[in-house]
Amino acid sequence: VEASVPEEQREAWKKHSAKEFKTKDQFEADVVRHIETTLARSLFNCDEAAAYAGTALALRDRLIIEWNRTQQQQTFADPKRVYYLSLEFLMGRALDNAILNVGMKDVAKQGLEELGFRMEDVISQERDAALGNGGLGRLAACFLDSLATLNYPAWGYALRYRYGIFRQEIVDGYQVEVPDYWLDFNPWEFPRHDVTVDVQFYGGVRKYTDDSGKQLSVWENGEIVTAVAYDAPIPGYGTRTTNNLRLWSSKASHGEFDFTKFNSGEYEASVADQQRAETISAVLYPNDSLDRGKELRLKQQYFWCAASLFDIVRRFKKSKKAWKEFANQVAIQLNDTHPTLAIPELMRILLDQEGLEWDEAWSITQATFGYTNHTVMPEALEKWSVPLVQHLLPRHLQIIYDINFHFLQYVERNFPKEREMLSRVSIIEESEPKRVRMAFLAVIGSHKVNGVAELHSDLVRTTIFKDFVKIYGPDKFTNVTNGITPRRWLHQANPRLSALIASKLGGHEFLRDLNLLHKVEAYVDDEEFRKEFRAIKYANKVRLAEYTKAVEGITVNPSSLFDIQVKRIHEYKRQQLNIFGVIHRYLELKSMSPEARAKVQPRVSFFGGKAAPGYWMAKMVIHLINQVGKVVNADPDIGDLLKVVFLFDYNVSKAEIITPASDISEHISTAGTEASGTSNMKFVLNGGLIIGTCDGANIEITREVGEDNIFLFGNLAEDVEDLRHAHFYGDSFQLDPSLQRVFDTIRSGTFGDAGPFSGLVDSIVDHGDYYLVSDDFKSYVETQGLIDEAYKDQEAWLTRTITAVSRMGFFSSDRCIDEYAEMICELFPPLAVWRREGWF
Ligand code: 7GP
Repeated sequence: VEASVPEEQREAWKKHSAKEFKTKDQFEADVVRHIETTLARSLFNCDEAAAYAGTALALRDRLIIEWNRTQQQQTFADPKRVYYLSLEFLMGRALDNAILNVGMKDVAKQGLEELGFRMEDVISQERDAALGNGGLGRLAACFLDSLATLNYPAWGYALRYRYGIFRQEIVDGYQVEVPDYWLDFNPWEFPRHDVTVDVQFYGGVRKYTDDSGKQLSVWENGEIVTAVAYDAPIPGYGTRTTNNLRLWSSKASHGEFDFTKFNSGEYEASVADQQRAETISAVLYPNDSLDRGKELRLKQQYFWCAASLFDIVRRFKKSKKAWKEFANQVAIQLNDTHPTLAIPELMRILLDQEGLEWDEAWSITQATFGYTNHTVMPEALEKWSVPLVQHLLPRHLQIIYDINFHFLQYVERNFPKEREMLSRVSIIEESEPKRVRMAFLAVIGSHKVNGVAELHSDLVRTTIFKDFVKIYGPDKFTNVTNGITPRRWLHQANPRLSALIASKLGGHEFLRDLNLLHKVEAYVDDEEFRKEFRAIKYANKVRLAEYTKAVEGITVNPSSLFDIQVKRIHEYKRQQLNIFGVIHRYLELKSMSPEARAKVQPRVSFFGGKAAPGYWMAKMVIHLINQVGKVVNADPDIGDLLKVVFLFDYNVSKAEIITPASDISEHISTAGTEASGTSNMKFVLNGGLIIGTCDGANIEITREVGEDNIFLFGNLAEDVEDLRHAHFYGDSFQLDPSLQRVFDTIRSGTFGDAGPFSGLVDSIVDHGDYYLVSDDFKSYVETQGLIDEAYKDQEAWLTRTITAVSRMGFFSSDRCIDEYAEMICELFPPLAVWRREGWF
């Protein structure tokens, strides 16, 4: 609805228009006003939670002012917009980020102090927005930060889950999942009860002929669920651009509950529909890199795609441009295959509702979408059963079959001699039941497909999409190596390091242009710089030690080497290799003389990460880590030489404490399985070194920081297939004696009942060791030995870490976003234009 205020009244309006706080006084006034009026509290009952709420609301006001302005400018200029469709956005906390991005750090800190609060305490009151599982969701969050910072007109679209990723508790050494109800107070979202979309499920398709004699289809008589928009402002750093993250919430289309049923006394039935509708956006699926094929998940995907597409098309139609302009105005990036239904949905809109011909609709669709692949592991590739899609989305299934028909015809024409290729590349897998291969649909419906690190993009081209490279040519397939936002992962997580760098580089410009970090290398021999760099690392380790004491009750010595592996627990990431290495270390220590022990480099092995609730093997890895910790940490022979800590409930805000405290972090996936990894980048940027395999972005990190500044080990991706084959078909399987000893120790009950761990050991000894733990164990242990030695030379170590930090500029998500914009979305950096127009 257009409802502009008439010209005559605009003066009064402008005079009273909301203004953002600028000074400390104004900030304090806003905080106090919110605490007193929005929260109905006073100075006599204001705890830290209320101080957080007041501060967040004051900042939110500010963001909303900028958000309105940005949206107005964009509506006016109507540039090409990019829409990032991601089922996950792992945002973490918003307040600290908002304060930083609007440049109010000092104002807020001093203001809060005057009101009687410490900024750190206030910030830590916030609950994480944990609408994601791991890498894929956190990448989406970093991208939003970069898009806004670089002034791209961009929107994120996702679901407003009532429950994010579960909270992890550890009971008797086992993971227990607790619901994450995060919405009891969320000041960052803005309900838009006037922005709704009715989304249909089930029903049937009717063909009819319109007045001009044209054959059309209509999907009808289905069940309707309403999507309600909730908006969250996304501020850029050092710019006024504030983009939008739109989250859809589901509710019954007929209002709160069914009055007809209620009035006739069917009280339970009257709310049943409402509950069914609300279930769609109720929970985030807690699986990382694993497809489960559940109907509710498919419902979520369609609900979100349909609402988002409706919204995007509605915005485009406002501009009254011709359909052939659509792809010049709209770029949609698919974050993995979860939003692939957007492809047939756009086709349905163009064909059934707008009456376009197939060819035109198809070329618009292909030109609009880009698809990012995040894994080549078969168990993660989505395939939906045809009967399920038929039942839930009958019209979409027809369109998918039509897309497939046109595509296969094309293949047949161009590759007449390769008939067996047709079944290989068909969108429909001829299984029982038949299944829709979503990745193929995504490739066929997009104009560009990218992987997220060089090795991964090569694997994408040579394995899962090999045939498609032949069909479309190599240019359709490209690489955009992942990155991270330096605002959160350097400045926010490690303010003192950021300040040290700023003091040498003459300001914080490197947070916007991370390549400037290369200038830090000039200080690698500067004694004063080195001293402060070392002191910062130590202080960060002290902070993690205090945190460990507080939450785990374990005392660790901050002078020990801190070895950290935090990420989702997954067999391919090989936390089992790490903990087997820890057990090996423990056994070595036990068998040493006191003199030999005295020479050992003390170490703390930190682990953290969640296991998908149904992933037995991952849960047993967590259990083993906790059991080993219990034994080792209590062993008087060992003392400070080795401690094992499982930090429970790893999440974004905890990562901000953990990441800056590492000396070594572990990125030890089986070569070829970790598409990129992004925590590897975070750790190095914060002055830690890596032990890693030649996998994902480790390879590019090595290229940037130099081989001397990283510890690589293990087999290469190109050898994995042969090694797996040898495990299954080789005649003798010789286990490395030290790994054998580790297994014997586990089986003997040293770490408690061995029963739960048998699966872990058997998977290696009896079931083919798919992740090649036994093949890499020896070189892993040796490399850890090299690390112990290297760490003893603290000066050389320091030189390596400083050098590595200074060479990490490439891994900013700003660089990624510029690459996506240029290569895939064909967006131009708008800043220059906007400056010229006088908007800044
Ligand atoms: C992850 C990849 O495992 C990780 O290597 C990469 O850094 C990250 O995406 C961002 O690109 N994948 C997922 O989190 C995931 O769930 C399955 O992938 C769809």
